[in-house]
Amino acid sequence: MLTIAVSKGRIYEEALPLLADAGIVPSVDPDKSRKLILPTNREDVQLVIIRAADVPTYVEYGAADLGIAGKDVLVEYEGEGLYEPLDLGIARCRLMTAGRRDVPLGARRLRVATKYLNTAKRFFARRGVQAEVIKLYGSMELAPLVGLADCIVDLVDTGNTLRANGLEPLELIMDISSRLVVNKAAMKMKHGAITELIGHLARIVSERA
Ligand code: PRT
Ligand code: MG
Repeated sequence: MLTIAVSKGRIYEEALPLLADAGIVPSVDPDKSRKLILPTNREDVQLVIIRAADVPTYVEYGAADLGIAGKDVLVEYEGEGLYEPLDLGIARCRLMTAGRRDVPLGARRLRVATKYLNTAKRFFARRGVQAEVIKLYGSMELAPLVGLADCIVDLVDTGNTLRANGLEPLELIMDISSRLVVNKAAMKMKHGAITELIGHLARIVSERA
């Protein structure tokens, strides 16, 4: 059995057509079911539906053989037991700093709110900026509006969410897309099935590009 960890929402939506082209079609719609393990048309493949930030954990510990996760989640996760063989090119966006249009960032020590604690610390350290990074779990855009932080580190796609809150994108930290990740032990134990799936997906992705 191959178990693939995927998060509900945009990654699932964009991964479905790729998986379908690779011959894997879930037999249950996760939006219409409370099931967390989704059987597929293939007896030897199942999907597990988990939070986006949990995908690397499931794959590192071998609870899933493979997973699909955003590069944002992967750089923030500090595990070791993962291969990242393929950029799937889906769920694209940018990880950026953003702040208030009307308040320039001063020279004093910056306060930064984000759910990407490790990534933000590394980014500001690399540029020699003294920053106090505050961990939030969501609605980062609120933090500069109520004085919790001077700026945020968050994902930006259209920029509509920032604009709606009087914020503007400032600096690009990295371009983001979703990656296929593989458990290291599974790569050995299920080598045939996994390399076949990677190869299949790689062809589909390159045909799309
Ligand atoms: O929902 P949950 O709390 O379980 O987790 P999650 O919010 O991390 O999951 P989900 O499904 O929202 O996002 C999963 C992955 O999708 C992320 O880890 C990214 O790799 C990828 N992705 C791509 C995005 C976006 N684009 C995106 N725009 N994830 C989130 N956003 C959010 C962003 O955080 C901001 O709130 O959309 C808003 C910005 O969009 P624009 O278009 O207004 O700029
Ligand atoms: Mg979400």
